[in-house]
Amino acid sequence: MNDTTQATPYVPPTVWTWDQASGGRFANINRPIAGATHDKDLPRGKHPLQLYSLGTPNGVKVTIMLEELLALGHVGAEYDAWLIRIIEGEQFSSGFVGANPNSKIPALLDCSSAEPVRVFESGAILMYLAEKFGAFLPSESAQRAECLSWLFWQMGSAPFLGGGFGHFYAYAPAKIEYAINRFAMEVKRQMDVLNRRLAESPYIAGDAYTVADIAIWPWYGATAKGLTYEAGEFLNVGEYTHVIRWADEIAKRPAVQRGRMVNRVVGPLEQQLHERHDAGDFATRTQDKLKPQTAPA
Ligand SMILES: N[C@@H](CCC(=O)N[C@@H](CS)C(=O)NCC(=O)O)C(=O)O
Repeated sequence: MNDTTQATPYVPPTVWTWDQASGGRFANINRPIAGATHDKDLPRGKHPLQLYSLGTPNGVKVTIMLEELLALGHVGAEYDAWLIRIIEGEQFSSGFVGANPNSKIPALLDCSSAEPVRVFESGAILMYLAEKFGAFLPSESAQRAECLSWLFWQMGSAPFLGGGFGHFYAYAPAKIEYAINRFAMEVKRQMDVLNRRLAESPYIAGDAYTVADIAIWPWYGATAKGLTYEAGEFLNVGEYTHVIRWADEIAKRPAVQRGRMVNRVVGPLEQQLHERHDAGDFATRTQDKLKPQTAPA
């Protein structure tokens, strides 16, 4: 293993080889090859849409979208949400790789027609659902272009926040000043992009709440509230006042509050709905309700 704390600088070999894990937080699941590690089919529920996910910012984008569609009355958006525990390598099952050859949550199967349609990449899933139900994506050309520009901005930008800043600030085995500086700079620039945009319009794409807000909020809304990587003070997020105003407003939406609970495995037990198969599950199947009752003393 290359020890980043070693006194002698690392000289890359001519050809990189995977000889040992990196030692970072996700070292046990990171591999330089794609494909399945084991045979296992995905479960199937009764609804038209089957979601295989986890309550991370990328996963939450899709559960918020589905809850928003249901709140608008689109009954065809009923879904089963199955939990994929990435830390246990469940994204490498043959069934999951069939739904997403890239082995990352979220993955969606639309079983509403004879041949199921697979959709992977959270941005593609949001766009697919927006087009299928005609919601949260403007139809007028200029507004649609603005909305899709921000949606794709998020897809290109979040890896700098999560894979870059978050990784080196919170997860890497050593604190590397160069890497943290580089990604902190970029994340602050991105936050400023959003802050300027939200100073001039109530929502990201303009006057209406769209898939752009749904994609950006779980990452950058959380960052503005100091909820990612315990880095609020380090990134001085209090200066992004317009992002904070927008983040607070979106957090109040009931569909957002429900979407955040689905496939969530951290935080207060009453906020964790590991699997969602019915609208009633929010009231009856959160982890606090499923916990074995202790006998009264
Ligand atoms: N660009 C992808 C990123 C998805 C992604 O990074 N998912 C992470 C969790 S947030 C994952 O499944 N990681 C598992 C792994 O890397 O093995 C998307 O937006 O859908």
